[in-house]
Amino acid sequence: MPELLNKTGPIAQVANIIRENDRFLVVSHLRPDGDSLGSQTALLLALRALGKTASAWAVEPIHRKWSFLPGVHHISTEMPDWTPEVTLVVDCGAAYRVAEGFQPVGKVVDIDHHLSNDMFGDVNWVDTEACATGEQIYALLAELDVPLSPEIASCLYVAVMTDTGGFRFSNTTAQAFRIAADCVMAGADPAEIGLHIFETRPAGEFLLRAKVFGSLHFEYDGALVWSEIHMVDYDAAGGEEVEPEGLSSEIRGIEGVEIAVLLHEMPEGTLRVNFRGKGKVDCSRIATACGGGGHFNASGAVVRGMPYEEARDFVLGKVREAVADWKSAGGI
Ligand SMILES: [Mn+2]
Repeated sequence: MPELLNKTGPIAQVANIIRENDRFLVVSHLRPDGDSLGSQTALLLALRALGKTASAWAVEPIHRKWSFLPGVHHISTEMPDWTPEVTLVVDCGAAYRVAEGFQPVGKVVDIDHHLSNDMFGDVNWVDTEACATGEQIYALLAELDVPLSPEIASCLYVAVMTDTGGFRFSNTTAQAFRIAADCVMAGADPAEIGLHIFETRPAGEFLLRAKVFGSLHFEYDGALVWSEIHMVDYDAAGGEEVEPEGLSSEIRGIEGVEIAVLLHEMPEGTLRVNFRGKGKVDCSRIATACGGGGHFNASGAVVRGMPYEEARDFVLGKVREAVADWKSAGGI
């Protein structure tokens, strides 16, 4: 069986905390994606299967496009009226990723796979080799002897499938396929899930896509591509939540591109940016220089407190520095 199941250390510690406590709050990051939601709901359902008192919280209502995900309707924007003994934070590199000013209650358990994790928890289980946080939850449930119900299996399948870009990205390990196979055996339906994720998109997604594709900027002979979405574009498309997952990965797919940068204008002088690479330029380093974090090939940052254009130039400056470094080191 997978070597993961033999791991000691943080996984055993997290399993013990779950065994020894009764009241849990499960949270994940802002602008949730398939891995954060799949991990959060799988863990919530598993805790309830263990007979624990468990709630899941998010700062904003989850977009209806995720309503097919089992357990997602249990994620509330209201905090429970009881005090958690343990807050489980999944798929977050830092506590502020949960929500601005978020203060976890009780013992804080950080379960994550981001390279840039700042170890904000009382217990930190950070496995940068995990393809998704869902992979860690899968291992944790095995450790706790929680069987994969069809619902939990569907959540974990979504987590692994989306974070590997549909089993295409560089984090697509053999273990990703083992987990997916187990989830399908346990009742996850890849065709049904695929239908919801890839074939049922809000129309506004296409307006944003058209906007991004219509304003691509190429630099360094096409090694760098960047584009941006302004607030007026979100207004026309029906809101920020309709932005398709993977839009920045999609422009990375342009032939010759080594790094793709997608900038988003947010309310109140805030800029959000995604970086996507192809194994040559370190996106994690650029994101960190911009106050964010992430993985080598996928990272992001939020820049606050300056006008959008100024923030954009600051971010692009950091990107150009990194591309120039890579080029001068003989990158081709
Ligand atoms: Mn993830």
